[in-house]
Amino acid sequence: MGKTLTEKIIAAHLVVGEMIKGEEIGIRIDQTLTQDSTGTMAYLQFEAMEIPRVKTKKSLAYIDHNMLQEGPENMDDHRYIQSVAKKHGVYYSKPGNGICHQVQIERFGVPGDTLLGSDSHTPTGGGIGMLAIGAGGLDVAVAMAGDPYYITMPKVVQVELTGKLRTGVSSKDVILEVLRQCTVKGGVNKVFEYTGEGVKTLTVPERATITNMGAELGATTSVFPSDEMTKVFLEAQGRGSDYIELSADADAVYDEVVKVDMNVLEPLTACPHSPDKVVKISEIEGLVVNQVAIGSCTNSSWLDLMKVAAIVKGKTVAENVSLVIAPGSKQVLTMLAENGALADLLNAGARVLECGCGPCIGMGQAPSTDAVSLRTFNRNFFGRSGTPSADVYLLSPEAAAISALEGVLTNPLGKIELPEIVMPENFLLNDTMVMAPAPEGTQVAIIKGPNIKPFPATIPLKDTVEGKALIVVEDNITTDHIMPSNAKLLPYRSNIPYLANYCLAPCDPEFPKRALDNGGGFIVGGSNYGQGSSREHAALAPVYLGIKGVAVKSFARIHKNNLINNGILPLVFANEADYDTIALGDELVIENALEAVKSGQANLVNKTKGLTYVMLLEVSERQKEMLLAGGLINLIKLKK
Ligand code: MIC
Ligand code: SF4
Repeated sequence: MGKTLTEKIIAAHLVVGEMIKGEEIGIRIDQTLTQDSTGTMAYLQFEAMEIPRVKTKKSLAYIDHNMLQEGPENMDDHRYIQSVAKKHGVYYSKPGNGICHQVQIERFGVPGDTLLGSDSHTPTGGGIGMLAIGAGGLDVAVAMAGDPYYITMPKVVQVELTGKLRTGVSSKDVILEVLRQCTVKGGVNKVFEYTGEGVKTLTVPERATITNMGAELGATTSVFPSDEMTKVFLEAQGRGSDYIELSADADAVYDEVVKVDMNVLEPLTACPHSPDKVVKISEIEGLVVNQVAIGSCTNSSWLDLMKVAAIVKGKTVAENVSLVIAPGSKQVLTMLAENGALADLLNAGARVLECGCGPCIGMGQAPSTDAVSLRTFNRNFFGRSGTPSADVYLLSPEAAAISALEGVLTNPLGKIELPEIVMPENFLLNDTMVMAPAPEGTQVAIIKGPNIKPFPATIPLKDTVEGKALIVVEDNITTDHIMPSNAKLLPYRSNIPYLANYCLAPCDPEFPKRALDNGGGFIVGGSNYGQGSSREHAALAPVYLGIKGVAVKSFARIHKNNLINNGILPLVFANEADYDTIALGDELVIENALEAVKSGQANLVNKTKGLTYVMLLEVSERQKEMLLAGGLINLIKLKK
């Protein structure tokens, strides 16, 4: 029986377990990446492991998120990361060099390699044929130390692409269509593998848009074959020697099939506040727009911005619209500056920001009250823009650009003409903003600013776990709800005691105080709890607030791992209807918790209602040990 591409890459990296679907496996990690908003925690944890040098083929530390420096905190973090990277063998990408995923694909990604990143959009690397996975900072620290990364052996979904995109339809529409079909919870423990004739028509940056936003499916990752397009891209990046051809066997067997006919695909948009609330733009055309934001790791490549520049060239952004553009990397911005496209953007009235995440993570450019903001980004979760009353729509660069000119949401199909934009034969290569680590054995002082606080300590599991239901939340709660991020809070990503004051605040601002006043307790949630960002802070803040267990209908993959890594019990209702019987303030208890963890099932007694709920602990043997020890750091110490 033939193999899928996913199976081939996994087989080449398998170090623990057997490739049986649904079972836990450990894979060797070739490359790691961190970014600044999750990186400080990852490196504090790496330092705690007392390993002198990273053991990966290549590890990178990017600064791209926390770039508004309103006080010393962000730059303090940058300097800490720079020093720790230099000391331990990690390459450091300075602020301004670009968004981690964009730069990784341009300069470092290698087909067939594994990449683990402390950012949920690490799967962008799948665009170049990597098996690239997002994880919490602690998991990345462990991978830097040379230990395997554990995943559930995934199911593989074949996404069969046929046809060719028409002018005005973009690879963003392909992933929006997959999200429409599969939803934000459709991808848990699955890899989306792209196949079919249509694949050949897509360039690497177009593929990377798709694999990037595959994160919104909740998938483990997404991957494209490495083919002629990949070769051309790598050669143009001066990295032809990194190319290898890779694809699934012709008789590979997939677990599920999704089909997208690109010939008939129409421009789509994801409506507020979820990336899977996808409709055709033609259905809601005419909506008056206040802001258009182009950029993010999804759509800020040279190709994307060249299209935008061609559409707005010689025209003017509508009076009612503020158009902001954040290029993905220094390479992209410099090339636009050199070929004149930057001038076209500026002449049209665009506000060009520095290369980084910017408005995608609420680092500036919050829209006005009740605004409609069109964004080429990947997430439109409630409040993420920095303005809770704003409505954010996700769409392609083409649709964003034409809408910025028209002042209303506009269907680009038939409305725009694009000159042929040929991928450059040679990208501009200048890696001067990437600092190599110091040679092994060199003395490097670690610089820690006053904002960097130790991460909260956890304790081994007690046999009786009790407390109140401190909050009851609905389905699809994101890590943006659990640990909001914006220009005001991001500077405190190294300061859990401060951040904890805002934990779950978008759902209930009283939650942190209630948790502390009650000495901790339980969080109760619906399905797909913890979707979105990989931020470990969404587990660390609850640890600080004394949360002992999170009882939900189902979990998103990365957040569940982060809870386990930090010793919080991930409890899943065996009978979903039980969720409806729990109310805020109910007294809950698990007796014999140690045995419950070992058996994989717990009885959660609701003392207030006189009910007992069967809760599943869907964890591996390795994770059971972690839960008993009170988290991964404690387990590592125990095993030393
Ligand atoms: C995001 O897009 O939500 C982020 C900000 O990049 C996060 C990382 C973080 O929370 O710092 C992610 O995707 O993991
Ligand atoms: Fe940055 Fe946005 Fe990409 Fe997250 S999704 S890495 S915040 S650009």
